[in-house]
Amino acid sequence: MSGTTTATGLLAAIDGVGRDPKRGGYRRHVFDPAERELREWFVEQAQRRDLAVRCDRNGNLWAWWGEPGPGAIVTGSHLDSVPGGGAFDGPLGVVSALAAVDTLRDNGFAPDKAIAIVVFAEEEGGRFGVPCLGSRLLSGAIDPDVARHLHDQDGVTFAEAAAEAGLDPARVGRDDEALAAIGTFVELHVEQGRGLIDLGAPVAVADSILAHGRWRFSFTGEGNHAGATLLGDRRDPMVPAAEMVLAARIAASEVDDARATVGRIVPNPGGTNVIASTVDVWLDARAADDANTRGVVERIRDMATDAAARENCELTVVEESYGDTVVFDAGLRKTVSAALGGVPALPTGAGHDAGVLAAHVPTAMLFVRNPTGVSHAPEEFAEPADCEAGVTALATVLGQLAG
Ligand code: HGY
Ligand code: MN
Ligand code: MN
Repeated sequence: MSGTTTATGLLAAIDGVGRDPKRGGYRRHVFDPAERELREWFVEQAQRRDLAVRCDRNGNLWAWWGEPGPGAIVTGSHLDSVPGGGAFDGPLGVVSALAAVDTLRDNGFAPDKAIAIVVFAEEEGGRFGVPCLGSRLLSGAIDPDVARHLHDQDGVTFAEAAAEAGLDPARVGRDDEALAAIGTFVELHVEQGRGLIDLGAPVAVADSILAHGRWRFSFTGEGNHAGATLLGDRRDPMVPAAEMVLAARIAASEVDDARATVGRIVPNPGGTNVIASTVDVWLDARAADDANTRGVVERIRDMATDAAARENCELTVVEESYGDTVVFDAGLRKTVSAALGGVPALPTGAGHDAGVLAAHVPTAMLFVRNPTGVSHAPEEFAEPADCEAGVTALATVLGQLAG
């Protein structure tokens, strides 16, 4: 591979894969046709670079520069997206890793430690509802049986989708060999926020990730006719569901730096002239620490419970995923920052596979400036010059760690 590969050029090669026709941006969900096309593209890119490619038992792809084994310097990110997601969230980390390998090779670098590029499966949880599913399975952070029974909106289980993608569902779960292979993990990611814009810098190192989780609030009432049912005779679950959405904003606004989002509401059956029988509402709540995050959720649950009672509806709440605050390895963060001549350290409100692995191995993240800070939307962007600054930074860090 020549040294002219750029992150921007590699992103352009996959620009048309998995376009979301409804929202714009991309819809690339784990093991769907678009994500599988991206997987095939990644394998082809790795093979062009004589990187030995393997898929682990949990569907994560590994491309090896050097002999696979314990203590490698591992980088990478994910290729799946949220519905209508941007071009950079995930893929920038993967293409930057490929370009960084090219840069190191063009500079005549020969690693003393093996370097691996990993593409983690289902980082967004966009299909099966649990974020970082691939890295959670690898590290034992989710029960394999719970994972196997996760299902998508069409009722397809993770076990079925994994089998269809060529995995053995019976084997998903903690992978000690894969975990031992990771001596250090460094993930490059587009910044999801405005920190770097406000600092006027192209690249930062991460210092922490907010605690965050997802909860499903299920309201049950009585399906009925929209026209023939008097208001006093209704048990309409959409009413407490609506109050719960407002409660999320109220509860989060009461806690410093907390965030609560409802991005998905599914009424059953969802007819215009039908009083719903049930309404499922998914909550994404985040805050600086466990107590604040759970406190926001409890406040929302209390308000939703009262709203359900007023409409004579039932409410159940299920925690679907949770991750406590992540503080990245301070020593590694300082090493990375020093290798880059002293870049800013930024917190993030976005979760990452690096956040899952940080509980097991020394982990760092690099952020690349995003001019608007917008993410999880088609408008997500990073300037080509900043993307290349990210590649140079990643190559520098990998070279120092593997040298
Ligand atoms: O939701 C998140 O924070 C990440 O983008 N999966
Ligand atoms: Mn994301
Ligand atoms: Mn991401």
